[in-house]
Amino acid sequence: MTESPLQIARRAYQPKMPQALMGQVSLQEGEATQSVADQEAIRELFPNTYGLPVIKVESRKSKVESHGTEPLNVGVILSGGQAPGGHNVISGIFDGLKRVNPDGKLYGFLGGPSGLIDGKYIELTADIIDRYRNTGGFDIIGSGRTKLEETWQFDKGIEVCRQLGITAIVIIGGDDSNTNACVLAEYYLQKQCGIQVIGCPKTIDGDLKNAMIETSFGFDTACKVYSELIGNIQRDANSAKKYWHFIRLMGRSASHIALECALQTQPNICIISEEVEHKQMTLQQIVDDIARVVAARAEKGLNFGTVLVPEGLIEFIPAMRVLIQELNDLLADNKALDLNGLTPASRQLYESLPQAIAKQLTMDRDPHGNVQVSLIETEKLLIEMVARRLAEMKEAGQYKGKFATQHHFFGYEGRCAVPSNFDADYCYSLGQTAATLIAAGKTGYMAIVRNLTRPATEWIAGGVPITMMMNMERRNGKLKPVIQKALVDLQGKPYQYFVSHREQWALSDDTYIFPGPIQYYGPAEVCDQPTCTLRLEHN
Ligand code: FBP
Repeated sequence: MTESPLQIARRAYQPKMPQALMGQVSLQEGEATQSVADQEAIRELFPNTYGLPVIKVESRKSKVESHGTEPLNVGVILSGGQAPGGHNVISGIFDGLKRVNPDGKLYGFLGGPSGLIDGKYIELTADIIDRYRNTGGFDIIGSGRTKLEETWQFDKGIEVCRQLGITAIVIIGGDDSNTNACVLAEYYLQKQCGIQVIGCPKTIDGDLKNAMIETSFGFDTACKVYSELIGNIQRDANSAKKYWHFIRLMGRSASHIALECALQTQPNICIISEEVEHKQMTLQQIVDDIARVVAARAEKGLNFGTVLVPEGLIEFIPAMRVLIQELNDLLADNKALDLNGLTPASRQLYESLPQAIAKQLTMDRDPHGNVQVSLIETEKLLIEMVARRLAEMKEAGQYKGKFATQHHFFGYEGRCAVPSNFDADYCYSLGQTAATLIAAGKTGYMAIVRNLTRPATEWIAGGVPITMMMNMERRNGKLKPVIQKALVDLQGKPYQYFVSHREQWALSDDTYIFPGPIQYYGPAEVCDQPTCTLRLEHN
C-alpha cells in the first residue's frame, strides 16, 4: 500500500465553491481604485496597473465572458514557505482552464520562481493533477524563495513563456511574492509581450490580509493542526499536573497564529508580540508577567500550565531589536564579534541573556546577513529567565511552588498538513477564480474569495488590483513599493476577545479547550468551521 485510506478518500473529495463560479460567469467591474497610501509614488511606478477596478465574478446565463475561447497556456509558480491547499489552487486553475477550452495547458515551474528563469518546468496533465487533489504540501512542483525583481529575470521569463506559448503566469505566494507579481505584470504590460500575471494569497502566517483579502490560505489548517497539538498538551498537563509547557509557534513576525491558537485552546498565557511592542515592554517585564501567573497558579496548587510564544517575539521587544541590529552590523561581512562595538545598553542586555541564546544571536545569519529569528529558541530563553525570577521570588518568600518545564516548537508540523475542508474549498475556488481572471484578459490582479464565514456556495469570487494594497516602505535602505503586511490589530475583535478572557484563562483549572484533530467527514459545524479570527472579525 502506498497511500493511506484518508489519502484515497480525499482524492475523491469535490471541493465546494461559490455558486457564481459553477456555471457561465460574467465579471462586474467597480470604480477605479487607489493604493492604500503613497498614491502618487505608486501611480508613478505602476502607470499601467494603477487604478484598475475591483472585479466581482457573477453568474451569467449565456456564454463565458473571456477574450475568446482559445485554449489558454498558463504557467504556475509556488513561492515561499509551504501552506496547506497549494495543490488545490493548482487543480482549480487546471479545471478552470479546461473549462474555457479543453486544449488549454498548465505548466508548473519547478522549485519556485527560479523555475521560470531557468526554464525548468513540467506540463501538469490530468494524471498528475488528480494525484495531488486535496493533498497538503507543495511537492507537485516544489517551491523556492528566489525573488523575481530584476529586469534580466523578467526578460528570461518572456523567453521561456514564448517557447511554451504561455500567455499568463499565476504566482502563488505571500506579500513579497505578490508585490513582485505586480512588478512583473507592470513590466510585461510596458513591454507589450502579451503575458498576464495573476497572484494568489498564500501563507500560514496569516499576515497577508486587508480590506480586500479576508485571510491567506493555509492559515486555517496550520492553526488547526497546532491547536490540536496544544490541546493534547493541555490534556496532558491537566492529567499529570506537573509541567509548565512553553510552546513556540511559527508565524515569522506577526502573532496571528499564536492568537488564533489561543482562541482555539484557551491556554494560561499567550504572548502577543504586537502588544509587547505597543507597550514598549522589556524582556524582563515579559518574564515578570509569566512568573506572576506561575506563582498565582502555584498558590492554588496548580503547578502546571501552558504558555504560547509567537516565533517573532524577540524582534518586537524594542531593546532586543536594537541589540539584533547592532549585532547584524557588527557581524557583517563575517567579522568576528567584538562586544566593545555594542552600545552600553545593548551590551548589558546581551550579557544578561542565557549563554546559549546569546550564542544563537551571533551565529545564525541568513544570506542577507540578518539574524534568523525563527532559529532562536525563545521558549527556552523564557523558561530559563522565568526560572531565575521564580528563584528570586522564592528567596523573598513570594513563591512556594514547583516549576518543572517542557518546551516545544510547532511550525513544520502544520505547513504541509492535509488541507482542512475550509482550505481545500478556499484554495480550489482561488484557483478557479485565477483561471477566470486570466480568461477575461486581466493582469496585475490577485485572485480573491470573500464572505468566507458563510457557506462556500455564498462566497464571493473576484480580483483585486495588487497596486491597491501597496504602500512605500524602506527595505535595505531604499524606499520600495510593497504590499502592507498585516500585524495583529490591537483594536480588532480577535485580540480584544483574547484580552477580555486571558486573566480568567491564566488562573483557572477548567478553561482549556481540546480541539482534537481536523475532521474531514461529518457535520458542517465540526468539519467546515473557519478560524475563530475570521469568525470574530466578520461576526
Ligand atoms: P511564507 O511567508 O513564505 O509563507 O513562509 C512562512 C514561514 O513558514 C514562516 O512562518 C517561517 O518563519 C518561515 O516560513 C520558515 O522558513 P523556512 O521554510 O525557510 O524554514
